[in-house]
Parts: sequence; C-alpha cells; structure tokens
Amino acid sequence: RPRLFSGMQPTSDSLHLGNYLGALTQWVALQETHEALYCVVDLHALTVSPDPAVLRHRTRSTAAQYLAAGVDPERSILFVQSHVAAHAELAWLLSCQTGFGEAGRMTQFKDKSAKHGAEGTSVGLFTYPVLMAADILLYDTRLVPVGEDQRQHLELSRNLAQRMNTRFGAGTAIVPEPHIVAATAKIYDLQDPTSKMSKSAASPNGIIELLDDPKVVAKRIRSAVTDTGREVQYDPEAKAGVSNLLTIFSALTGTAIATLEADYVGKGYGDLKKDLAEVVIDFLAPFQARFTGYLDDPDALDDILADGAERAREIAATTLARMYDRVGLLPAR
Ligand code: AQP
Repeated sequence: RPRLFSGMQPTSDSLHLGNYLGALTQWVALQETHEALYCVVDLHALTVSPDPAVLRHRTRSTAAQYLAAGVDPERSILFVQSHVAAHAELAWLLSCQTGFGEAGRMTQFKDKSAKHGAEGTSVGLFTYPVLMAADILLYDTRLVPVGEDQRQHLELSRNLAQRMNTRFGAGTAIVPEPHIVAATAKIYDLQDPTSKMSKSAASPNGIIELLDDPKVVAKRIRSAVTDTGREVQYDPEAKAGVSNLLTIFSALTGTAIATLEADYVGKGYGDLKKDLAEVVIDFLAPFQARFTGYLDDPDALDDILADGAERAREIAATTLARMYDRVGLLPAR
C-alpha cells in the first residue's frame, strides 16, 4: 500500500468544518487503500506561542477528533509529532537546503506575519514549511491529502525532495504528490465567503466548529452572508455565500449540487439555511458523542498515541539514517 502522511495543528480546541471536509474526510477514505500516518503536529503549533497547558489539552483534543471522524488506529498510524524526534532532526537538514528567498515567498507566512507584526513573528513561523516538508519526507510519503491552502507548502516539499535527489543521489527522498479534492478543497467563512474558513479568523461567527453547540451552529448558518438574489444556484463568482452553503450541504449528504439546485427551485435562501442547519447538526451530534468518549478516557487515548509513535519512529529512523548518510554526516558507532 502506498504511504500517505497528513497532519493538523492543535491550535484551537475544535477543528472546523473546513478541516473536516477539506482533509479529515479524505483521511478516513484513504486509510482503506494506503498505509496512512495521521499526525497531530504540535511542534507546528509552537509557532504561535500557545499557553503550555492549553497546548497539551488541544493535542489530546485534536487526536480525539481524528478518532471521532473515523481515523482507525488499527489501520492507520495515529501519533503526536513531538513524540518522534526525527521530525525536528530532518527539519534541520532540510532548512540547510532551503533558500532564504524561497521560504520568504510562502504566502501563508506573508499573511500570518503581516497579521502578527514583526515583533510577534517568530523564526519558527518562517521555517514552518520546512518542518512540514520534514514531516512528509521523513516517511517516504507518496501522497499528502490537504486543502487548497497547503498547495504551495506541498510544492516546497516536492522541490526539497527533488533537490535532495539532485545533490545527494537518486533515492535520497521520495517526491510526494498532493491529494486535493476540488469540490471541498476550500470551504469559506460564512460571514466572508471570499476568505477560507480558518481557525484563526478574527470573528468566530463565520466558522462552524466541530465541537460547537448545535444552537450556535444553527444561528451561524441562519446568519450566513448571502447575496440579494433569491435563486439557490451554484455560482461561486456571483453567489459566493450560497455556493459555499451548497458545497457543505452536498459534501455532508452526498447529494449532487445539481440535485440540490433542483430541490430548491421556487424556494429561497432561508429554506436552504434551515435545512442545512439540520444536516450539520445531524452530523455533529454523533461526532461529538464519539469525541467525548475518546477525550473522557485520556489513558486509552495516550495508549493509542504511544502505539502510533512507536510505529512511526521505526519508519522515521530508517529514512533519517539514510538521509544523514547521504548528506555526509559521520555515522555514530
Ligand atoms: N477552509 C478550509 N477548507 C478546506 N480545507 C481546509 N483546511 C484548513 N482550512 C480549510 C485544511 O485542513 C488542514 C488543517 O491544517 P492546519 O492545522 O495546518 O491548519 P491551516 O491549514 O493553517 O488552516 P486552519 O485550520 O484554518 O488554521 P489557520 O487558522 O492557521 O489558517 C489542512 O489540510 C488544510 O489544508
């Protein structure tokens, strides 16, 4: 089975519907056909200086959400990034292969550093994509399921793998392919349907968090921004808000967008929002029950993560040893 790696940052208590539809649902499907590694990338979360106790809680909470979504720890390797030291070790190797200007061209860095200001921007935020490349190359990963916002970082990982192969010989690194599902690659903010739904959005009103209270979810969907028209039609240019709601509706129910459009002929946005609120709540209720089951048993959860880390370490050790050797580091006796 071809190998696959993906991860999310524990930067909020709850993941949002964009994380779920853009990445997590793909994870669950792909674990059937791939040797999958799913990681809570806590080292990445350090780039925004979280409170230590909060970070620890969010790391468990994020893992519990992977499980609640259907990641199967028997079939996939589920682990925490900091439990496998080789991520940080390979990141150093790769940072020595990354051009300063190349890293500076990453749009996510430009956006985030603009938001935090020069003082609030750490070197870690700058080298974040290099650590991400290390996460991926460490496992000789073939496929990386992510949302659209990660495309540029994936491209950097591919460039670094190719560069390693050119400089240190073919087979030093595997060049990974992105797996981005067009229909759900970018879920938009409900209040600003031209921006992606994001954990770090200025206002929570445009986000549907997987752990939100159903009443809050219903209210946020009811007050989602739509245009002044009436027809429920998928047209991302002219009707960004409605199109986003249709995308979410379609992804959660498996109903084609064309069918939804036909169902809503003669009805208005209000009907669509009311029905979508029900669809989302019907999905969230059992998800939240499963999540609570996992989070309420931290010992069992930590056992799953320990088992995952052990299996991940084994693969990582082989790759790192090969790369250390190729770049000319003297083996320790
Ligand atoms: N709006 C989205 N639509 C589709 N996919 C999305 N992803 C994130 N937002 C959307 C995908 O979810 C995974 C989360 O990766 P991350 O934890 O590194 O976070 P991120 O990409 O920076 O996005 P977030 O979760 O919203 O956080 P911030 O606030 O940092 O922007 C990735 O696969 C991502 O593509």
